Order: sequence, then C-alpha cells, then structure tokens
Amino acid sequence: MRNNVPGNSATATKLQVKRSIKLTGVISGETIFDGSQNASIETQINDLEIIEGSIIIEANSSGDAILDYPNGLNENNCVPVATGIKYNSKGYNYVGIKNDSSDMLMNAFKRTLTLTSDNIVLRIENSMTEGSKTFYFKIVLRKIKAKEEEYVLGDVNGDGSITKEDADMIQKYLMGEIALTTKQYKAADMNKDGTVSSSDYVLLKNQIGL
Ligand SMILES: [Ca+2]
Ligand SMILES: [Ca+2]
Repeated sequence: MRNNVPGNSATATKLQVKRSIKLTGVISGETIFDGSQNASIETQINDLEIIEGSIIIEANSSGDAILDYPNGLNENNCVPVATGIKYNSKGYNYVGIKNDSSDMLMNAFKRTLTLTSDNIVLRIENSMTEGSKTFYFKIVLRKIKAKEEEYVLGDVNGDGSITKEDADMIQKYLMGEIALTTKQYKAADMNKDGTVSSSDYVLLKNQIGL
C-alpha cells in the first residue's frame, strides 16, 4: 500500500527544487543546497569600512584631511577602530602617540580623529623639522547599531504620563501649530503606521477616555 502513494519522500535524497541559503546582517554569504551533498557558505564581514587617502603637510605644522562618511554611515552609527598612517616605505603605523613619549614610538606621528555631524576630520601633526611630507592614511570604521531614543506610545510630551495634554499636542501638530521631534512623532503615532494623522488623535483620545 505504501508503495502506491505518489511522491518521492520515501526515497528522496535531494530536493526537487534547489534552494539557496543566505546569511544576512553583520556577515553575509550564500550557498545553494539541494540535499544531495554537504554545502559550505563563504562569508564576509559587512560592518567594516575603510577610508584611504593622502595629505601633504609642511614640517612643524599640522594638516586636516576632511573626509565624507562612507555611504550609510554617520557620526551616530559608526566608531573608528583604527587609524593607520604611512609617510615612507615603512608601512602603515596604527599606533597613536603621546606628546611626551615620542622616543618610545619613533615615526608614529600624532593624529587626532574627530567624527562630526558633517565630516570625518583627521588631523596629523608633522613633527619633522624641515620639508613637507605626504602622509597616507587608512581609517577603519565599524558600523554599530544607532541607539534609538526611547519613547512611550501616547506620551507625546514625554512627561511620564499619558493625558489630555498629549492628545492636545497631536491636535496642534495636525493643525500645523507645532512641530514634533522624532521622539515625539514616534510617541504620537498610535497606530504605528509611520505617520501622525487624525486616526492617532482619535486612538489616543479613546485610550484616555475623552
Ligand atoms: Ca504626557
Ligand atoms: Ca499613525
């Protein structure tokens, strides 16, 4: 009886349709799997970005390389992991230097890396006494999860309780009388559809029994 059942499950050694298996997120990779043999996935790390460039700096002075953020990165969602500097054939030096310990770290020029809201600013101090030098640099950035501001749904003014004042704020916003911050906007979006509308106003009024 069993042999008369249509289908291939009893003897299946592979899938009828090949399937792909994907890893996404911080590491990514993909392989095709059909069940007939083992499969391996070659992965790559996606959360590192490297900015490369060069800057010419006169002796006994400092110079700023002002750099754009790589696509998708900003001051809030990445941190610098390392900054390497090369000024001759000795290779990239990834060690910082203290003002008072130049003897300990020969050829490690002082560098300061600042992430502003607009740019990445790398300042290098050329402590040589004469001539200008070309400094090559590599800045390694790691993507991090941006911290979301915490909010309580309905508490638009953020005072810790959900009251008529919060509903009034939504009403004023809808009438164009006030603007909402990102946090207030999220707190006001009662039905979580991404926009603040009269539906949210009604929902909040119902919730507080108005
Ligand atoms: Ca409130
Ligand atoms: Ca809404």
